[in-house]
Amino acid sequence: MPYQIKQNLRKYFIMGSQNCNDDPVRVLESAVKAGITAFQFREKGEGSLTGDAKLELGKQLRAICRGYHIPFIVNDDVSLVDTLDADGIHVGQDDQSVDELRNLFPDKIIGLSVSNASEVAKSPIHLVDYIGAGPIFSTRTKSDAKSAVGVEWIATLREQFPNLPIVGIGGITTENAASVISKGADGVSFISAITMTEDIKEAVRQL
Ligand code: 3NM
Repeated sequence: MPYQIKQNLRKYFIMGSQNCNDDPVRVLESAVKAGITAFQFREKGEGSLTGDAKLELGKQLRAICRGYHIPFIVNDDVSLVDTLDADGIHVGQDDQSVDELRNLFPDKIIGLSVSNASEVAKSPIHLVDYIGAGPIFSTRTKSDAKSAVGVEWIATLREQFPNLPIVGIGGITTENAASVISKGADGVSFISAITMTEDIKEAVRQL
């Protein structure tokens, strides 16, 4: 794997066209130029693209990440991993199982969302490259997000898994990102902190 996961999780931007008021290609270009360290293509939820339109956007976003040498991770959609030659896939608890994914993609980055201790207990953590823990704070971006868990949960996870790459997600802003890192996360992931800002360059810098 050409990437150092912990470093690449530092500023992990997630986006789909449904999150953007502006052209998603321009949003991602601005974000990579500003210094994001990984990108997840999450074309999901109300207003998202499907079929060929999703694929076409994916190709453009994939090319941007390649040009800037940052990992391009697809959310959930297994069929896109090979088609877009993604660096990895991120799944939630109800998506395709990590065991199956690890068989399909022995060398890709696999990320898993966890929202509480019981999800952690039943997940094959040893098979994933990183976990996304959250929502840390309340979020309006994901309609079916679970209850906010708070930054202390990051400290608990860090104690439980001293070496596991961990990224916080959910409601992370330029103001609260540092508190997530200070509890032991390797990085922060965010949607609206970038898609809803007037100044992407400054937002990435502050994050
Ligand atoms: N997953 P924002 S919260 C995609 O808790 C996603 O697993 C979450 O958007 C989880 O940065 C979330 O705008 C939305 O809050 C993150």
